[in-house]
Amino acid sequence: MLKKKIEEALNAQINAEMWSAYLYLSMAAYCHAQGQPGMGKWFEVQFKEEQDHAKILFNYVISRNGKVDLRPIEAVPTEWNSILNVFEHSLRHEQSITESINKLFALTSAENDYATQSMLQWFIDEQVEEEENVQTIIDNLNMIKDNGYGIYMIDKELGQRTYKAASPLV
Ligand code: OFO
Repeated sequence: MLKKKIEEALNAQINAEMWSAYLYLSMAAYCHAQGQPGMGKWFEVQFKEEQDHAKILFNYVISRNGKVDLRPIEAVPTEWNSILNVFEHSLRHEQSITESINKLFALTSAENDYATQSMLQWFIDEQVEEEENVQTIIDNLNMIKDNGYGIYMIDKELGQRTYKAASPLV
């Protein structure tokens, strides 16, 4: 049985992951509107992965006989100044998610909930990858600046990304 404090924090994290999914779908729409279909597709994969993250937590709460409490998903931004700006926002967002996962992890220590802590280890590792992936794209965009051919090549490369379930826990 989950302690109330942990159940509350997990439900808040489910909501944060769903908000992330919605944010990335909005970023996908922006990239498509800017004529960057590969980047749009990249964010569509992000959208699906975030839904997976929410689903892993959803499954876990149920498996511990807790109560899933789905909350409203707040509105997300729909406009950015540039493609670079979108990826920079995405990095800032991932850093804030890393922080909330870390807080959740610390709470499980304080509450001696080692089963939840063990499940969260996957998220700790995933966040390292999430931040690294976006940072690499930002570095590449900064390197090519306004070079049209460079942007075309990055768009093409990002369009190769395909979705696969984030974890067997989904
Ligand atoms: Fe769920 O990791 Fe991104 O937000």
